[in-house]
Amino acid sequence: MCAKNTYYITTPIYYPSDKLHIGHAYTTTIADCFARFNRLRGKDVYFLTGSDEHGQKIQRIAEEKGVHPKEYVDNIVHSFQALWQRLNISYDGFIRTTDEEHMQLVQKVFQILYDKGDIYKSKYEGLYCTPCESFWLERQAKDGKCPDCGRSVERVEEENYFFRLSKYAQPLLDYYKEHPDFIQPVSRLHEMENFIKSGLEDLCVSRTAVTWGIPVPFNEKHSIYVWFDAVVNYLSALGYLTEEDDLYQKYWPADLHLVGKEIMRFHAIIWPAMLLALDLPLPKTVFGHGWLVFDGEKMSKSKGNVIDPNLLIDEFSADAIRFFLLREITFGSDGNFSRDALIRRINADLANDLGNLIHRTSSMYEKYFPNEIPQLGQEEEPEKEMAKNAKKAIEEYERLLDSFEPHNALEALWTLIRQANKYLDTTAPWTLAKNKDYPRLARVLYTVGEVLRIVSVALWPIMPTSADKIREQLQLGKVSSFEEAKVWNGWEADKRILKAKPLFPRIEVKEDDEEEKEEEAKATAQVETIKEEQIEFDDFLKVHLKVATILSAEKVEGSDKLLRLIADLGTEKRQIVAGIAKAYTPEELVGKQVAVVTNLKPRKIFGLESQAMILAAGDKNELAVLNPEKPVKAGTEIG
Ligand code: ME8
Repeated sequence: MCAKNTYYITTPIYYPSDKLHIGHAYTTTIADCFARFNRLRGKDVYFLTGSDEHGQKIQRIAEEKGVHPKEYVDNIVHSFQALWQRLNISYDGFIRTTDEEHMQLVQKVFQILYDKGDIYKSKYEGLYCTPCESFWLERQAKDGKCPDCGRSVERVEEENYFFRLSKYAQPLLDYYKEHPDFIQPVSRLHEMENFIKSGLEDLCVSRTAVTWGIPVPFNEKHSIYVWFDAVVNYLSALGYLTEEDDLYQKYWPADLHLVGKEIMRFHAIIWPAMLLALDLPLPKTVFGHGWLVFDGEKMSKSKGNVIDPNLLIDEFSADAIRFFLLREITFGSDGNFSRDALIRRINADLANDLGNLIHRTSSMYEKYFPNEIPQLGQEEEPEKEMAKNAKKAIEEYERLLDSFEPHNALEALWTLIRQANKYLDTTAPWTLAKNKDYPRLARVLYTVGEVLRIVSVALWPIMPTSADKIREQLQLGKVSSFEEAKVWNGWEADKRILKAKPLFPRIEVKEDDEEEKEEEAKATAQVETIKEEQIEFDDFLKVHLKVATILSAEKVEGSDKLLRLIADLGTEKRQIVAGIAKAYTPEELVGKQVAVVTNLKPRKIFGLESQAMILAAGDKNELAVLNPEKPVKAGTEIG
């Protein structure tokens, strides 16, 4: 029998209650890496992600905003899709729980389990956490707080439908024993076993207080519990129980449900119990990864410590973020997200190790072989050593990705990159060039190119854009199979590494005190901005200010505020209509020097054209015109 060649991988479907943060991007990026890696290995991959749109949480937010929940989620779901595009997420399917086919399947599943006697009606009295959309018993929620997120729970008393979860306690424990790969990592398996052993109660699977949900097919007063609705997405996306169920036939059971550790219970207990009740095969693996934490705390909107992945992509590129998430955090454990760590990784691993290797070698090709590349010299010991290193690195890389250790897989690849840098140092191509040993020199440069070719294959699932760019420099087309990484001397001998802009520019890090000063300046500037809008010096220069000598002044007929003045501006005379009649008599003004704005567009006031504006301080009755402290030539610029 040939092994199954399909690979079905899923992410959680995220709540469109708000925009996604870097924690969501973490799960999806890792799923994308596994999807791409398996595609490269010739698997027929189906990669599913989506949005979980029903439930009390969304209902409340939409109510607060005064919009229909569907209108509210539509906008946010588009932002999900835009983010995945920017992050280069290669999903095959995007399921929305408001899709018609999905809602129909959820109702069918509910009906089947009801007909089977696995769903029954009873009274629910207990606690509910709206942010997590989860039910809790009194004994589970200590001090009225949700055991998962620590927020306050609410008391709920409703006539509801229940799923006979308790009936599946033993079958689940048996299943875990028989399928040691089912729950990973193993620490999560122990958590799930303990949870079941502490007493598995039947699960409330409908709500009467929630209207934004899929109606129970035989009792419209109830909406189906959002988690019952949500997990069914993994089947509805494949067309299960419809006429077009090719995807289901081909891909079910899933190979990997990738989820965060806080929703393990739903994926390793409730969902498998539902599948057992439906007599369907269970997914091969449910992997519960750890949390991205920020200063030791889980990121969440309510704590105000979330990081917007879009801003990080703007600043550092999608590939750098993807690399960091996969390389920095031990997959399965919690990991700290920090900007410093991100910059350190970019500078050390990407700019230094990988970027320099490419840059050094492409420069040497240009310098030593501007035209022809000579016949390569024979492989010697150092090249044989590099061949062994490459083989080992790729074997390790593949094994470690298969065992869900992307951080270690990348370390194996970077060991090879560092070895290649060292190889360049020890073979010293500059000395070979001095000694005019061109065949040997060509062999050395070729060997580095060969390592980079292999690296580009392995790197593609992690950093697809950068891998493609490296391949362009190597004059290669797109990678088509992981097997390409297992070949040695697969690069053509007459090719060279083309020079290009650095793939990973170094991020300049400011010294602490420099940074502090800058922050301080920013803060001061901000306070001033609050007081008044600031303009650029160039804006100030746009205003022409000059000293004018008033030659004549008279009242404007019909107005008790206005005076008509004739002012000398040196090279010209201008008529000015000024609202200063209450503060000055015409006689007082004649002969005075005043400051005027000369480049305002002329305005008609009381039928007279005013061709400049006098500057004055104070209010109407106590106006004081501004004049130079000592006489100056009429028309002198003020500045
Ligand atoms: O739970 N670190 O949706 P959700 C790592 N709709 N991963 C994180 C994270 C963090 N700080 N924050 C979120 C739901 N995640 C349900 C899922 S599935 C049938 C229904 C990731 O929007 C992680 O994968 O709250 C977590 O499980 C998921 O986002 C929760 O997303």
